[in-house]
Order: sequence, then C-alpha cells, then structure tokens
Amino acid sequence: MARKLKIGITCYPTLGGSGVVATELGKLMAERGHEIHFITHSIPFRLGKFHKNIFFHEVEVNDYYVFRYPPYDLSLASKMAQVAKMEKLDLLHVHYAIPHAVCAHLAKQMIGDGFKTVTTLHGTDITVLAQDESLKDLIRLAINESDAVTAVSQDLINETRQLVDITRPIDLTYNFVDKRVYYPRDAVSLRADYAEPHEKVLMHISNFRPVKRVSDVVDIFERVSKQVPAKLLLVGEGPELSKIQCKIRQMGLEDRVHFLGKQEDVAQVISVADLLLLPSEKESFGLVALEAMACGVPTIGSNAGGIPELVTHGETGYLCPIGDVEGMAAYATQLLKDEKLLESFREACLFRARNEFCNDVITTQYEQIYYRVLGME
Ligand code: GMT
Repeated sequence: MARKLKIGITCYPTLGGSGVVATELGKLMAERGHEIHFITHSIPFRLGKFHKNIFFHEVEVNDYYVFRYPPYDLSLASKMAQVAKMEKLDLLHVHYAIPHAVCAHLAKQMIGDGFKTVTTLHGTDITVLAQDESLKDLIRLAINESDAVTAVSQDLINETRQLVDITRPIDLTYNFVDKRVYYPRDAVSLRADYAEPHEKVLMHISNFRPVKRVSDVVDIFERVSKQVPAKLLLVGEGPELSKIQCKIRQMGLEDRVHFLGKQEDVAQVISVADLLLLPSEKESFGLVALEAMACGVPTIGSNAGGIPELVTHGETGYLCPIGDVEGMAAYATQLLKDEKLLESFREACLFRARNEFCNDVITTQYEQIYYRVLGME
C-alpha cells in the first residue's frame, strides 16, 4: 500500500467554486489518511467542523511602513516554504494560477530538494487573467514550472493551450461533489415557504458577476412564467445584485421572485428547485450545475466553456447559445409542462452525477497524480 502523504493546499478560502473544490478535496484526502495542511489567509469557509488530519496555517501579511501595498503574495510564498519545511510536506497543491501557482514556484526555490507542486486551473485564472498581456508570461511560467497541472474541463485545457501557448501535458480532472452531502434532500416545507403547490420553482445560484448573465435569468423566467405558474429563487450576491433587483421591479416580477442571499447549505436549498438556470457567458465547469445535478435538478443554460461536458443536452438539461433567452425559456417551459419528461431528466441527473462526477473517482485521480509526481506509482 502506498504511503500516506503530507499535502499543503492553497486556495481562495472565502469565495468561489475553486475554494469549494480545494476544500472538499482536502477533506476527502484527509479521510483517506493523508495529512492536509491548508495554507491560506483565513479558514476555508467549507471546512466546517473539526477534522482529524487537517491543519490550518494562516498567512499573515507584513504591513511594514515602506510598503504602499502589503505584499500578500510574498507572505504566502514564505509561509508555503516555512510550512513545507516544518511539517515535512511531500508536495503543495495550489488552486488557481494567480497568485498561488506563482507563489508555489517561489516556495519551491526556497525549499529546494526537488520539492513538488501541483497546480489546478479553475477557469477565470486563464479565461480572464491570461487575456491580460501583463500577466500572461507570469501564468505561463507558473504553469510550466508546476510538476503537474490539472484543469477542470477539456475546454479549459484547450483555452489554456491557445491563450497561454502551453504545450506541456495537462491532466483533465473534473470537479466533483460529495455524494454524502449532495443528494435530493427533503425540501417540502422549505418549498412551501416560497411557492404554492401548483407552482414550479426555478433557481439561479451565483456570485452575481456580469459573466453569469443574471439578467438573462430574469428574462428567461419572465417568459417561462407566462406559460407555467412559477417562482424564481435567486441565491448568492455580488456586483450585479442591485441592477437585477431594479430590473425585477421594473418588470413587475417582485411577487414572483425571492432573494435568498448567500447560503451555506447549497444541497438543501437546491433541492427546492425544479430547474437551475445557468446562462453564463463563460464557465469552465459550472460547479453549481453539478451540485444541482447531484440533487436531481436539471440545468437549462448556455453552452459556454465546459458546461456541455457536464450537462448532457436533452438528458440532464438543455443548452443553447449564449444569450438565447428565447431558446432557454422554450426548453424550460417544455420540461416544466411535461412531468414525465422532467422525472426522466431528474433520474438521468442522479445517475450521471453519481457515476461521472463522484467524489471517490475524482479523489483517486488526484491521488494518482500526487503519487506520479512523487515517483511513487
Ligand atoms: O466564477 C465563478 O463562479 C468562480 C470561479 C472560481 O474561481 O472559483 O469559478 C471557476 O471555478 C469553478 C470551480 O472549478 C468552476 O466551476 C467555474 O466554472 C469557474 N468559473 C468560470 O469559469 C467563470
């Protein structure tokens, strides 16, 4: 049996799908007996209760008076090196190229002895940041200097090759959900708080950034609700929220739309829905569509980025070109009006989530990558 590893993990601990995936992966690796050291500026928000084998090392930024901008990246790199030496880590796994993969590269120089790093690309680190010429060379360096690089969809691998001019191997490692957490929850009483028994529930969950096209969500809902009695639940918050609230008022939809704000227990909330709307402009994977799928909720969305690798058009949801609100509304209406079809989609969702994106399978893939870079295959 291969020896248990000591793994350092760095991610954005307070927001986004990349932080969720990194944290869940750390928890699952710890369950397998590996020792996990999170090196982040605050405790990862999905870490939850006490876990044996999980340690947290806080990155504190030195606010020395000559610094106009306190150098977080340098503090992180130093902390990575310090923890790696002190705890005798086998490797560092960083999520998101900027600045984490760059810091890992710096840390590696400080640690020496052929120390290994693994980088996982999540999407915007390439699709947004690598568009910036001032960052492109830095991202390329960080990727090329990692001992293994993984990406959350084939689409992201293709974009990375194209945008950053990378030829090195990149492992495709899809995102996953923990099947013990993500399953259809009993949502009868919660649902009754928001919708009448004869009404359908559409849901959107995001960080309300422009890339999510939440305005399309409202346009789709307006069209659907003319055909099917329905409510829209909006979960999350972000820069577009007040614009969306205003749009809903202007369209006279206030009594049919509920804002739930940020929610911790996504599986419970999502189980209320009949459909998830995800019309994003860009989405390297679309973790929320997987969270929905695992709870038996089909997605109607755009065919942007990696979404088609996750949502099977005509089986676990329907996908249309970005901005095609008419098409998305038509598919949503068709599905909501046909209870038998909706039920078959629900079943297909549960089957696909359990078989293709299950925590056991993906955790093993990451574990194999760790052993490979350490020459322990
Ligand atoms: O835009 C977001 O939703 C946040 C962002 C992040 O960095 O956490 O999400 C990216 O990583 C997620 C986890 O791998 C993917 O599911 C999202 O598709 C990806 N977002 C984009 O590509 C826009």
